[in-house]
Amino acid sequence: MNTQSNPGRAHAVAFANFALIKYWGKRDAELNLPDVGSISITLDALWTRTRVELDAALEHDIFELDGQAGAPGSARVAALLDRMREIGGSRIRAHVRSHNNFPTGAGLASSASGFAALVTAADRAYGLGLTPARRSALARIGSGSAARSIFGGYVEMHRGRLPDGSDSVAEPLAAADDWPLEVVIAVSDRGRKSVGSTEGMQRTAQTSPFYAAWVSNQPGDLATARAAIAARDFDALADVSEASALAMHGLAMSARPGLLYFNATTMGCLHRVRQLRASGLPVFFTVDAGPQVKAICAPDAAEAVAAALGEVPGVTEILRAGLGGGAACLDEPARAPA
Ligand code: 2P0
Repeated sequence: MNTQSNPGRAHAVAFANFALIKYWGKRDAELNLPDVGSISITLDALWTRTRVELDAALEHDIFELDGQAGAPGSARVAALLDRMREIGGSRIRAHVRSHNNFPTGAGLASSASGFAALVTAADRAYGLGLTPARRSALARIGSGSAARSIFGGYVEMHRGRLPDGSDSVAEPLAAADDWPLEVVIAVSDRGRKSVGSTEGMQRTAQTSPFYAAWVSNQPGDLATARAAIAARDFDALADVSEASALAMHGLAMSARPGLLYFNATTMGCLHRVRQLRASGLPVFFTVDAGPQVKAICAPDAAEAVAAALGEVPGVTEILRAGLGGGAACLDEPARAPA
């Protein structure tokens, strides 16, 4: 419902999230409905900022990413804006300018922060006033993981059952401050992945002999992670998160032809994280659709984890992040002092 005035322009920020319990596989490609739920953490240091400006003179939407017009993803951006215009009863096209402060398409969740920022800015620009749950469902259509970046902290994405996808949305499990873990990212290749997540998931669902087992195993892992987060049980979260990441990659490797997102440095980092944990440091790993290793750790272990991963041969860069908040508009009027 159109409950807000239509400002015609808006600027929003959203943060990348990393799944601890992984999403891999879709039950409906068109609405981008996941075949499995997932649980993630939203970061504070890796972000997308997106400005949406409506322009009645435009015949098509324009999408600029880091200053480059017609960037990959333009068709998905336009399709998402079409849905939002339909909700708002508008036909006005938009000029979208987006900036990531980290490498795009390299397994660092740029599509998650990107589509969450886009939906949040477009919601304001078109004056839609959508709830976070509805923004989450729309962000999901752009990119499954983006549904989670609408929220901060610890987030669960529901698989949902309804064919229209209205229950395939994310919801917060705990705030960042409730359990402030940190993330150390060991970057070994800033390039775009050779097989994108969407194609990789489809290939896996269609060809892996183990896909049905992956789907049926997921509710148990989700329940374990949910309980670990509620209890702030680091070891339990570490065990189930590493198991989920390895299962996802094992599954992807079992597609035909197999998907290999790891490089040699990825393997070196996984062994190093396991050694660190065996030596008593509270740290565990996850890896997404790219070679970078994300080490999740207690704040007082982050320095030692960063130093150790920085020494693994092939690591070119270490990024650090804490947990952060949900997607938000940047041009909120300043609050009156209390
Ligand atoms: C995740 N990944 O849960 C999983 C783990 C990567 C590995 O979601 O096809 O860009 O746009 O829904 O969200 C990355 O895939 O895929 C992803 P689409 P998306 O974070």
